Amino acid sequence: PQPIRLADYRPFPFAIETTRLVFDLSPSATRVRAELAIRRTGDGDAPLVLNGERLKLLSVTIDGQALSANQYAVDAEHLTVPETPDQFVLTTEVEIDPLANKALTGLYMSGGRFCTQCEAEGFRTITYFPDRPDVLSRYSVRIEADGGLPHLLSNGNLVDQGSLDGARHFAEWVDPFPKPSYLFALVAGDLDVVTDSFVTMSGREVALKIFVDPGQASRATYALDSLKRAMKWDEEAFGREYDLDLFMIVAVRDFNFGAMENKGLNIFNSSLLLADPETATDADFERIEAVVAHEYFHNWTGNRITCRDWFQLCLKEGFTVFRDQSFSADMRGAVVQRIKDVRALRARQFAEDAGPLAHPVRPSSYLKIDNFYTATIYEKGSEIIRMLKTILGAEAFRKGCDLYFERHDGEATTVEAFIACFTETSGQDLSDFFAWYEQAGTPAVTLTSDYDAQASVLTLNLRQSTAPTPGQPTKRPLPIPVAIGLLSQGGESLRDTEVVLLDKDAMTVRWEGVAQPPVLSALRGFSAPVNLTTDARPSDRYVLFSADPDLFNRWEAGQTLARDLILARAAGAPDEVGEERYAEALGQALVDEAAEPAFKALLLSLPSEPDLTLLSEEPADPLALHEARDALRIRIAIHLGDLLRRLHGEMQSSGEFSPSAEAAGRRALRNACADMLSADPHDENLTRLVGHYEASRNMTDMIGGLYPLVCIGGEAREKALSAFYDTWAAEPLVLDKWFSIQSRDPNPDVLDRVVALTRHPAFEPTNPNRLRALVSAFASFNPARFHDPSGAGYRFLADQILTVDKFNPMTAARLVEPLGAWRRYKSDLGALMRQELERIAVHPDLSKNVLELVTKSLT
Ligand code: B3K
Ligand code: ZN
Repeated sequence: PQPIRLADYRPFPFAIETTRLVFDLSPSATRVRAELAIRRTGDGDAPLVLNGERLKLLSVTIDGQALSANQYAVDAEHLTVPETPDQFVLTTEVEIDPLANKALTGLYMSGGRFCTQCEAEGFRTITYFPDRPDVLSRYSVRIEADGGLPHLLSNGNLVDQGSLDGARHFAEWVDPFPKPSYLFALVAGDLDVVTDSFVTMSGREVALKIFVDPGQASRATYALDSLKRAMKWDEEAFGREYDLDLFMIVAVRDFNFGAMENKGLNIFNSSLLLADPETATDADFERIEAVVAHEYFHNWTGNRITCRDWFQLCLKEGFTVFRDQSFSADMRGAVVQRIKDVRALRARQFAEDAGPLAHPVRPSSYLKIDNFYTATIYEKGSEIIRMLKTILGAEAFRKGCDLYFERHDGEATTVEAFIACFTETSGQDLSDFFAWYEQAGTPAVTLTSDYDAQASVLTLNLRQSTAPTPGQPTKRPLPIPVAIGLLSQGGESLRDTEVVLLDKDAMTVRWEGVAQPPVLSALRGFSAPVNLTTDARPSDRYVLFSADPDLFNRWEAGQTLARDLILARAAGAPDEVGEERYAEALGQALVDEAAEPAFKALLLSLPSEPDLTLLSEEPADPLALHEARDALRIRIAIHLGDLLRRLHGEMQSSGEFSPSAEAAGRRALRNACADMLSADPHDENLTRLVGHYEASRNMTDMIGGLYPLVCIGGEAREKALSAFYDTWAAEPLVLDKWFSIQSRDPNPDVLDRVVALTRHPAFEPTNPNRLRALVSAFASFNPARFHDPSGAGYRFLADQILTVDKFNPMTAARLVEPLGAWRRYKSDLGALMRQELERIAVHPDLSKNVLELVTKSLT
């Protein structure tokens, strides 16, 4: 297959002024009539080439005249009309089979209802159309269906509805805003609806509706509340007002990813919408709030201003992630949010950058755009916007945003056009900054310092370099904002944060008037997405760990100390004295009255095993890392046993459940204590943990008790797991947790258990949530067992990829990544991983999605 290249972009030579769609819904034979009012806009006599896949073409007419077979051509991916008038109406009629569609893209069925997912290229499986984001059209949609599907929804405003013969009925929708096809949506089904309203800053009333499975309405209230807060926040933080009179969200169980921002009709994976205290954890509440906001924010960053082509994906995704992270920081506290965002960035994006799938935030070629909905486009894309704000300052940043919204409203545009707005409003030359979009890889920054006591001068030596990534053997220096502050050896603040812009390979900065030998606090707030190495001694890190006023760096110092101890032990050189000192300092941090429980919970969580793999010297040995990490956990659990038990008791709440950040923070700390105590499972601790689990009255506490018992293993594990299953067998979202917790079981027998779970009657590989709960969770979050020396873990994953690829290529492709990192592991493991990739690669009928990732992983 031929890759698509950014350099080949050409505008579509026709405008589709209006799009009229008529759906006659039926599970296995839905008919779609499309009437496109088309005007030639390009010069010459270009043929009309429309995308269309898996469609049964029934008829095609131009201005009411049926075309004869020699006037058009159809192949597996296109409908071509070589000669057309300059202005005309093209009408096609096709038949499709939503019931058989297990790829979950285009029009498909989930739990007896019809729903759509069009981004990026699903619309072409619904009808013939120029399925590309730069073709904007005004849509009107008529849906006809059986009375058993009472709600018939599409984008925009409902303008008519009524009944038809034979117990059927219809609805007519008109969306006044021109949009690309990827934002089209349709839902038809039996749903419960929760209704509310929001008055915008200009005083318009917007009706809000969330549609869910019958009986689930009470679980939609948190999403609704999040939506209203997001709408208000976007008015205040970005001056953005909602534009239609109606905003709808629908929850579906079978969905390839999180959620989708279709104009006026967002469609959500039910796991990111439905929540109540009994069935959802605090992490679920937090994600729901963030994703509801994210999809809503897309209305401006994505929908009103969309992407010219899919290479510009970060234009909407990076910016929108930045917006949702800023929203969450305002809702839940900036420090805790930043730590969580950075943790996710490192775990997912830094790993991507370090492997065969590394690509720039704006890539220049792809085979399947579905494969580019990556942590790099999303999370690193957001980091770029964050740096832009740091470099320009909040005020100039906001001015640039305002100009962007004003200038490009209604357009499909590019990253260049976006950056140009900031250049213009700030007067700063951002041409070097643009390299952040074009260059892949995580820059390595080193910072060393010399202190001249006599002259009171501190000299900072900064360097950067970026390792080669596929297709980019040499790298340019990037402008990296490095926020630095100084502390005294006693932990007093000596100098406030200053941002040094490192924009060359190396530079030196002189700070005068530094009256005593300082401790450097660098990259405060994680001011740039880089790997920082300094010449700090452990004693400096302990100063930061106990006293840095930048709480991000306080947390970071603890993580670095723990990481170095774990890596040393994994390398066969344990530092027992250092481990004791670390446990002691951690204990001090945990009794700090001034620190929030949520922050303490983060201090208590050690670097994860996947993170350690990435940070360890190659080749990595996942089992050694697991054992070294466990050894540190045991030491902490013993050294701080009394304190952990005390906190575990103090953080227990007896009152009514609140999803607030404050209450969630207390639960997080209590659960972090439970997790740590499970490393030392003597009778007292075991009794405490069983008590925790059995007395839990909300899902956060229940999971917080269950996972430690699973880790301890034996009878306590079996009893807890079976009780959990019995209670929740009828709740799919909770059952996902039951699968996922078992796949993260660190005990050596886990692979057999995971394989056995694929035969459990509740395991449904066609449901992406369930599949990921078992398979991805095992491959990504249980490295010690996934990397079993026999290669059985790899074989299991490869088998799953091949099975799922037959019906859902997009989801199958998302499972490839854990195998792709084979170069980072010990050679015997790496060879076995590679072998499985090769087995997949030669499989006949592989999808383009899986083929692209497997091929890239092997080269
Ligand atoms: N824009 C969608 C993602 C679509 C993924 C298509 N493979 C959700 C989001 O980022 O908001
Ligand atoms: Zn998005």
